[in-house]
Amino acid sequence: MKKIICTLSFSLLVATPTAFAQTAAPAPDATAKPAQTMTDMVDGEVRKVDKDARKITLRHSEIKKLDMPAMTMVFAVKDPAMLDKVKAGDKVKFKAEGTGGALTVTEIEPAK
Ligand SMILES: [Cu+2]
Repeated sequence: MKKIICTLSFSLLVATPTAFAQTAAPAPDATAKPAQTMTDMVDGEVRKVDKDARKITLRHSEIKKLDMPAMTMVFAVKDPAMLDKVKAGDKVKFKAEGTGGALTVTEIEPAK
């Protein structure tokens, strides 16, 4: 049953590319964009620091840039020295980059 639905919606997309592009193109909420990009820092709380593996477990709030809801997950870190600045239980602000399951923290600082 699922397979039939998938195939159907796929052929619909292929059959009507212009109609699809037209509905996806206009961005009426474009005025909201600057406020979002202004603050790339995400609120989080350190759950676990693993220096050997260069990884950190963070409970984070929504990451709009990456279209990710709030959750607890493991991130790689760009520089292992970043892990000296934080410890489990710390509230932090951080920046993350990447796609899918391979996210890397590029900046992290204790939240004030
Ligand atoms: Cu996440």
